[in-house]
Amino acid sequence: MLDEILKSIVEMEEEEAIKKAKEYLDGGGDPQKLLEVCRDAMGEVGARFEKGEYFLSELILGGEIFKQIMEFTLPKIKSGSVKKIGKIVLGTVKEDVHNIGKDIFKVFAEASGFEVIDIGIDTPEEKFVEAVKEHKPDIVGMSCLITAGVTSMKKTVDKLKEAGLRDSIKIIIGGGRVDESVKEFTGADAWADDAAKGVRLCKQLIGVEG
Ligand code: B12
Repeated sequence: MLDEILKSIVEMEEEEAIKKAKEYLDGGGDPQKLLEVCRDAMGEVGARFEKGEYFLSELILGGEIFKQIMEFTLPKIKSGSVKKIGKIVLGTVKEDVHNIGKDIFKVFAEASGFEVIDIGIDTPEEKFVEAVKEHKPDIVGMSCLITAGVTSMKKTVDKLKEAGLRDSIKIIIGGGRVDESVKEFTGADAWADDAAKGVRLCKQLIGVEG
């Protein structure tokens, strides 16, 4: 079933993909596994885009299909009353409008007891600084899927330093464009390219068992 869902998304069969995803969940399927498969499908869509086999229209439609599946899948991950363990200010960085991964990480973090303040996409450095001043989070999370966003992340870390806020927070970066070298370059404390790992790292960063 999951293989069929992946294939339907990659082939842009919107109705079929959504129907099968609903059937999978109705049959007791694991929502987390479903999201992982959707993500793999988007990886393939991205690869075809890079090879010139798909165009922007397919990126848009792929994103739309994923968003529709997320709408009925994410509420199944949200857990009722969990003990609050910390606060995260989260945003997709300046120049970058990809929101799907950020939104998934948010739900995973909330399900684990983090309060998440979502400051949106294409977020200017100053907006992160203002949000940290206002909400006094334990962690700042930045999502980044495109190369242009790497510089934005570094600038954001620098602005937080200039504002004297860097030492009061931990910074985690996430998304398809981050790795150890990007972490080093930006001056973040941790990086993750999947939401579950990201939440585990956030717990470690604030000294809660992961
Ligand atoms: C869908 C999509 C779009 C949609 C976005 C829709 C939306 N509402 O988000 C649209 C059509 C808008 C789009 C636009 C563009 N896109 Co696009 N897009 C994609 C695609 C196919 C999927 C992205 C996605 O949603 N993945 C699924 C999610 C679930 O995965 P994820 O983001 O990695 O998130 C997971 C983890 O990383 C983690 N995570 C995410 N954020 C965070 C944050 C924290 C703190 C933590 C801890 C964890 C975490 O948790 C998530 C769940 O596990 C990718 C291909 C790819 N492989 O990613 C290209 C891709 C990202 N896009 C790309 C490009 C080039 C563009 C455009 C420039 C295209 C153009 N010519 O206009 C524009 C850029 C616009 C901009 N300024 O941002 C390139 C980027 C290449 C690069 N290195 O810069 C990619 C990689 C495609 C490719 N292979 O060429 N895109």
